[in-house]
Amino acid sequence: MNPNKPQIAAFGMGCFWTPDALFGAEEGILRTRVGYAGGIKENPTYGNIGDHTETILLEFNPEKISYSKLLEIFWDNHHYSTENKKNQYASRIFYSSEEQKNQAEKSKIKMQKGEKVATKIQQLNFTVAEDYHQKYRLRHSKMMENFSEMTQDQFRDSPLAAKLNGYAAGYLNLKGIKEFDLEIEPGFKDRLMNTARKFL
Ligand code: MHO
Repeated sequence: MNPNKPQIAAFGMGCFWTPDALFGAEEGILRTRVGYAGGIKENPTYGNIGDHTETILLEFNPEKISYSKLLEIFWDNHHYSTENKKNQYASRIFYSSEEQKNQAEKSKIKMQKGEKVATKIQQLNFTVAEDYHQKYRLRHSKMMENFSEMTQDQFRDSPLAAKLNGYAAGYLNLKGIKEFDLEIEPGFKDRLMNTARKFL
């Protein structure tokens, strides 16, 4: 596997708005999308989710953030001890490679030494959610004015929007942004700082 190539990771850990912001704030997370995974119902939607789970899909640079770090964030930020009655909010790790599957299984075994773990580990299948769920915190902040020229798809897939969504939810502060080595696109860091500062 080419270590420079972005990789995909995905998790179900309750309402997907929060992990969108939580992971989006991390250095090495390039893009985020929320959607539905794990079930067999075709074309799931928010109103008709069937047997799927709300899921956060991450595109990440493995040189900047490891899959094991993502697993750590996953375990540290949701309830996984009891199987949720609703599939919608179930605890799930959706792997995109055999290597991820092995790491996920090992981390689950480790967690089980201390407590009950209802988390299931499954192969990833993913349907992207409606636009109004993408970058939810940022979408409902004043910073949204900065994105009026982007299409919904551009906004959803923007690395800038991922970071500002984390900022809007309080997972990132301006000092944190400054310390980042953000070489995602030229001028990215300046635009991010200016946009964030404007709405302090
Ligand atoms: N029902 C909760 C969670 C929404 S989440 C997209 C709320 O409206 O805040 O499932």
